[in-house]
Amino acid sequence: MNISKNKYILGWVEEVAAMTKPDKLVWIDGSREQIEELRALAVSTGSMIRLNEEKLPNCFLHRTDPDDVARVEDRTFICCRKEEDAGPTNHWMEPKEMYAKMNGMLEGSMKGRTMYAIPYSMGIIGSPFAKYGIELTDSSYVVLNMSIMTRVGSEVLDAIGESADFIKGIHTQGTLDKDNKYIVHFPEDNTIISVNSNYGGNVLQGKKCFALRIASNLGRNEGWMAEHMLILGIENPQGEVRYVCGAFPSACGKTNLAMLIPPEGYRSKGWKAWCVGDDISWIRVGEDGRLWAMNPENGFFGVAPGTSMKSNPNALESTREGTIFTNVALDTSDNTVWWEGMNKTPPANAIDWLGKPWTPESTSKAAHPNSRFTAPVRNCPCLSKEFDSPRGVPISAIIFGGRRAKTAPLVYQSRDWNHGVFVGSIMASETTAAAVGSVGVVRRDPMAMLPFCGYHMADYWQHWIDMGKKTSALPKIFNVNWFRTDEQGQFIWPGFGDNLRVLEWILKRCFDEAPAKECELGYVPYAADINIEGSGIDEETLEGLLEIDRELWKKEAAGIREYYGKFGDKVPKELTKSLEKLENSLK
Ligand code: GTP
Ligand code: SPV
Ligand code: MN
Repeated sequence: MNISKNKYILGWVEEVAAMTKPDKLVWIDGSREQIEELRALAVSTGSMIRLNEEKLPNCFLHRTDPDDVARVEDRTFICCRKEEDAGPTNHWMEPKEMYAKMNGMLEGSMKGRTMYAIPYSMGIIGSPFAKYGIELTDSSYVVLNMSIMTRVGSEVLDAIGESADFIKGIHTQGTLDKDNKYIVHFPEDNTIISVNSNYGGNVLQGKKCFALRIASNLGRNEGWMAEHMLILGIENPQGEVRYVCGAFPSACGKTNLAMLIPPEGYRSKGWKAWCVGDDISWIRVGEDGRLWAMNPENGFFGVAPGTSMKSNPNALESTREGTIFTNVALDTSDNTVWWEGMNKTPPANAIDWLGKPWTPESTSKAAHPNSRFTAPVRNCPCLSKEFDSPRGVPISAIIFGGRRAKTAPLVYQSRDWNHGVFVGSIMASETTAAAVGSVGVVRRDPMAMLPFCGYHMADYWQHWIDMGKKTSALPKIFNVNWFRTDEQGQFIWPGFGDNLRVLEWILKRCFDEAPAKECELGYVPYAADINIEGSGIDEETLEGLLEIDRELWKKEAAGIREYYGKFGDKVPKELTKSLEKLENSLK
């Protein structure tokens, strides 16, 4: 039964139904009963397995097609009228041509299936900062995930009212043809179409498609920012909470940092950490001139492997109820889940992510390296009480970072906002399993937005520069690297909760409470100003982590110059000036 009277919504849904020809249409109203029904249906069709009701109540396991396990960046398109508006880092196709292609693929694609209409909100329903979307999908798995990741249901339709202002999304699993997947964005008419996939960032359209690729366009036009950033509150022993945003590429530590537990020496003094968001921030200039960040999501779509009671107990705790696990292993002894790095005792008998029997003797991985959990934020023990604040939280620092085995020091600070934009623009990181393609290859990933910026990357840098002109109460910008390795290839820095040691210095810098040493890259800490007590790291090792290898940086600067060349004269002059300054300092 239709639950909307909005003529724009109804007209469009009718049009899509006429094209895709589903057997029936079901509106997602957000009720518990409907979710229960859909879970039962997904279990009856084999799409999901119900897990141990006592240990993991209302939790389910889903296995995807083996060729549908991560985002497909090669098959992701930005379709605006002018190719140059998509820029050299995005795949582009002329909108009319792409619509024709998509219409061809959508024609009759839902025959014999149900089309679900999911009204969803990014941000708190009814708040001035919320944005709404409707995803039409033939996947109950998508419905159940979207119901965790976003706020869904009839309240969203009420909030949209009679307006035509909503993001249109269409998704069909199609044939799952691995060579013919399309993740397509039409930023000029706020439309998203995903075909032939049923995986995470490809099809849970509220996340990367809307909250980053489409929203980056909205933000540029409306004067705000949509960023691939976690939001974390650090409470000091005086009870003051200061907030940071962090942009790290996929599978480079956002969820972990967002849920960090302070090391014992900090906890006993009263330090606490509060999670506001783990993946996406929408950032606006507040009435007080500061930048305020809010998390438009309502759940965590986190990397499973490596998540343990030791590395991230808050994440694990978040998955104990109402969670969907995708491509992890099933422990057949008690119908629970397992993945590499959860503990040192793999199940004696398991079913791996491919659905095949697995034992600790098996040479293959039990869980896919990009296996994930979809967990409600409400489960998170360290969820910030500001999570429900529509405008979000005021940001003291923005932190960029990535996986760099050698080049980047543990932490450095940029000289000012524009130099900080430069620091973000030159980010590079080793690739991970979060996207299909090779893993461990260093690639440039400006602001961790390479796969998510919905327009020309150099215009996006200009937008950052312009945001810096709107206010003088700007956050300070830093770069971190938790991933420097020694000769044996082992991580040197302990990471995880110990990252608070670096955050403490960062926050002190934001409030003029710590000195710093000027260097080629900006400012680095004096080793004595980072608290390593109880970290297992000695001062000499720390000195090493803070060192800047000039020979490596000469190569790096040459690489940056070459990279900027891709964008021609569109690169903002503020950034080329910073590059010149870096090059000169290395002469
Ligand atoms: P996306 O959800 O893909 O955007 O990833 P993310 O940035 O949230 O990364 P996440 O926190 O899930 O971490 C990915 C992997 O990095 C996991 O295997 C973690 O165990 C590992 N990791 C996270 N933080 C650290 C750290 O400080 N040090 C080390 N060595 N590994 C880390
Ligand atoms: C990422 O790859 O950055 C993710 C996972 O957060 S996905 O939703 O698949 O994009
Ligand atoms: Mn992410």
